[in-house]
Amino acid sequence: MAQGLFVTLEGVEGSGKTTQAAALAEKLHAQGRRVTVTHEPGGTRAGEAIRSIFLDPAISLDVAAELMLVLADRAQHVREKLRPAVAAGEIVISDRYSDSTTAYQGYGRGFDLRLLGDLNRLASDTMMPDLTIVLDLPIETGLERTRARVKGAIRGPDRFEGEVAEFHRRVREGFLAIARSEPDRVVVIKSDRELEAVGAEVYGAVEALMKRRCL
Ligand code: T5A
Repeated sequence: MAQGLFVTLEGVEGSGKTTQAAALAEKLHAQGRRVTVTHEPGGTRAGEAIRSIFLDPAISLDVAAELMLVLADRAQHVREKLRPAVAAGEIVISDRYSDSTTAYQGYGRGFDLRLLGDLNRLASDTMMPDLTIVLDLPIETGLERTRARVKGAIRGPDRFEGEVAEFHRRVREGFLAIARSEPDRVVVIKSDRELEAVGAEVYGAVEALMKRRCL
């Protein structure tokens, strides 16, 4: 059976990853392709349990415990869901993956990047995305979008949405630094634009990869 594809969407809060993952999946489905959309933290039963602790600002978490939780989530996600789906020939779209750990726990929290590289390789069983799309926008625009959503919901900001602006700036810089260091894997798309314009570029990046792989 043909090997599938592993695509990840990354970026700061409110950059549009969830919206674009759904739109991309819809386009690919319409072509008759088999697609799995998933997310981190979460995506498995264990992962959803981890997610509820990871994001809840009412649960006190040391930053080392925070890091271990998200790595445990990834270890389960890769082995239970991601690798089997790609091996079965599916196009797997993950809303966040290991670059989020580098950006949030590395650039944001200050963990050593080399150590994080080793931990990411252990957690992910060395499974890397074929393509990563970083949706980039000013942090104020993204946070404004998430605030508008929080206003209309019963929940308050989660652990990360409640972080100071300087933290989010470091995270954004982290994603851009990853993109600069791995230009063959990572594409940056500006996401402070109309949904459709962003969606067309996201699809274009995936289509180009599918052509290169003759899929
Ligand atoms: N985390 C995660 C770590 O610290 N380390 C890790 O290793 C991992 C994997 C996850 C949190 O965990 C942290 C990072 C995160 O803080 P989450 O709830 O999954 O938490 O949060 P996010 O992934 O940030 O998801 P968000 O929903 O906040 O942002 P999205 O998915 O980027 O944005 P989306 O698509 O939900 O859109 C947000 C709002 O903006 C609107 C949408 O309609 C929505 O209301 N929108 C637009 N509006 C105008 N123009 C556009 N182009 C728009 N695109 C979307």
